[in-house]
Amino acid sequence: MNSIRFSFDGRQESEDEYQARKKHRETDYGQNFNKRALVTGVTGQDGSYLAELLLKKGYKVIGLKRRTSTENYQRIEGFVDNPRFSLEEVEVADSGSVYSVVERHQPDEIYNLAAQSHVKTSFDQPCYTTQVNTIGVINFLEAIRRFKPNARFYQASTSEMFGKRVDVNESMTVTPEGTDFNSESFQSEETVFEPQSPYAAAKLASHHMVRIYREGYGLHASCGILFNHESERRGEKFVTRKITKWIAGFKSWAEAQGLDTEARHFEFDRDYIHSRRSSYPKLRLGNIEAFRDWGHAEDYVNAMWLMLQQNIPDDYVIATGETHSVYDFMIHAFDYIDISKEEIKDFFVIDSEFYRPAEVEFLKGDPTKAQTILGWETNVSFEQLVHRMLESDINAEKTKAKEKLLS
Ligand code: NDP
Ligand code: GDR
Repeated sequence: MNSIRFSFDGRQESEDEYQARKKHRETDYGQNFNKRALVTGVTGQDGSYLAELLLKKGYKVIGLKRRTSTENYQRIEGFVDNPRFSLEEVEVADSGSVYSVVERHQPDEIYNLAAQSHVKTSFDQPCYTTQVNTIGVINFLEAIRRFKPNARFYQASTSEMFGKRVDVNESMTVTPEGTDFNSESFQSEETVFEPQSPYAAAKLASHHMVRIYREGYGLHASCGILFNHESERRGEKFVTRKITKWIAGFKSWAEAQGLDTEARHFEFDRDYIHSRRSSYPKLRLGNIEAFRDWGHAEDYVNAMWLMLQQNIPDDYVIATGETHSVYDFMIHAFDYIDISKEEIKDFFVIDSEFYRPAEVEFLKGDPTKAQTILGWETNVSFEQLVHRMLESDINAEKTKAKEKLLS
């Protein structure tokens, strides 16, 4: 027979109900049930994946977005109506706006992902980039110190802070296309920083500010030094998405001409690909010889959460340990639509507009610390990443084509 118990709110509950509640409390979801997290940049790539992860874990999530004249909810439409999710407007560069949101919500965890995140744009807008990427971070650190000193803070630092610097280790490998750099080069938490852009310099300033507040005021503040991570939700101006989106658009155009990409009824001039009926502009890129360590954003937001679950705050490199050139990314991506390595030269042009005044040529992270201390691992390989992005863009093109037919 079930005995009667009283739950935390004074309501009578049966033994079965009590056991179910106890079991639930012991799960990830139950343990986080009363936790409140602030996520800045929630309408961005990482913010949307992180909010999703935290909601799954039982958190109440307050997503912070900047004011825009039109709604940009594409990435958050899957959970914007979740009763444990709410959305607020905050300008991270405005201290009053930041202080108010921290004081009112008294969050347990704050994930600061908001940034002017485009490296090339930072050369054109260095002051704005610094306002958002440095002053914005200081605003949160000050808000925590004043209004919620035991809140845990995550700062989105970046591999761009390493700039030109690499270390050398014999145990890591580089892909066959990787010829320009020493195959043993890598970056870890110990590598010296030498930023190459206003974006990276601003991020490095906030990286140091986080450490200063951690050591000076005892804040639980950690930085994830994340290497490039992409996804189906990646912004369209970053090189990977620019490539996958172009390929999807081109495939759709070729099919609309009655050609499949294998039939190869194309002619080329410098800027266009011609079929018998119309033309398609070539893919325009800058430095395709740069190397990046690319992972999937879903894996990387998990690392952010793991960092804030540690008793001791610290900084961690989050990377796959594998590097590929932009050209190598193109080879894999074009292969998906049966265009071979030998043929891709006909489909793109190098355009000086996409070069940067200073470049980061080589990134390959050593994630050993994160793997050992956080137990973090990646689930999506480079090939899977390329294929997932392409599939998503190709499906989006198919939907667009169907809608066009119906309209
Ligand atoms: P996104 O550009 O996709 O997202 C950035 C978010 O910040 C967007 O939601 C943007 O709003 C918001 N934002 C920009 N300016 C402001 C502002 N002034 N006030 C409030 N919000 C603002 O970047 P990712 O998701 O890719 O990156 C997340 C963070 O991680 C960034 O800080 C980035 O610098 C850093 N990072 C990213 C890496 C990557 O490879 N993705 C690697 C290492 C670090 P809106 O949606 O309106 O544009
Ligand atoms: P990155 O990413 O600068 O590494 O910053 P991006 O995809 O913009 O560039 C990667 C490399 O590709 C080269 N490149 C081009 N880049 C763009 N955007 N467009 C082009 O046409 C093009 N052609 C060649 C670039 O020169 C570069 O070498 C990203 C951002 O998410 C940052 O916020 C984050 O901190 C770092 O990754 C880690």
